Amino acid sequence: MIRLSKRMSKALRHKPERVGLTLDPAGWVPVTDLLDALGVSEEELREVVDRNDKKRFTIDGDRIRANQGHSVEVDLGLPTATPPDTLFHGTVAQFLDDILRDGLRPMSRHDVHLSPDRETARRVGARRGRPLILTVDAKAMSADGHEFRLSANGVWLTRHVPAQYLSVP
Ligand code: HQG
Repeated sequence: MIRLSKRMSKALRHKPERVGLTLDPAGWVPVTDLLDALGVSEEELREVVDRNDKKRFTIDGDRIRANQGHSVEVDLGLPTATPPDTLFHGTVAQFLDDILRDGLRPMSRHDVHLSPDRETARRVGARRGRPLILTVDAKAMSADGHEFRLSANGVWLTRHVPAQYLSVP
């Protein structure tokens, strides 16, 4: 299941053309096209969608898309939303100097990914080593006109977090 989830992420977020798919502007593809492209059954696909630890994918009728994390250009059409006063970002110490200089950048993705709680941020950071959790003053960002969107799986997305809104533990 993890392997299939990774193949689906690659196809639906990063390299659709590798498996002969074209995402529509909002990131959707017909479920049947994805099944053909990956050579899996509908049952296998639905199991990954339903049981995926982070609810990475949504099936809507006969189409499917990734909920967030894209590197290809998509407009998910998410409305802007008011974030909680504080959000968190899990990273590792080696990036800290750059982050404190440039703020949080989306790097290869569309948006900076922020977590609503420390524990989720800790897990995100731990993918790269000893996690370092930064606190984001989302209330001040919002007041200053920065836009936030909430993905279907609970990730807060914004284009850039200038360093002035970050605090380091
Ligand atoms: C760092 C996974 C230098 C940033 C996770 C991070 C998440 C900077 C890395 C989702 C920087 C980018 C996203 C700057 C940020 N200079 N480094 N100015 N600004 N960084 O993977 O947030 O499994 O693109 O701290 O669980 O780690 O894919 O972002 O370490 O939800 O569903 O650059 O990906 O979810 O890395 O993770 P990523 P992320 P999935």
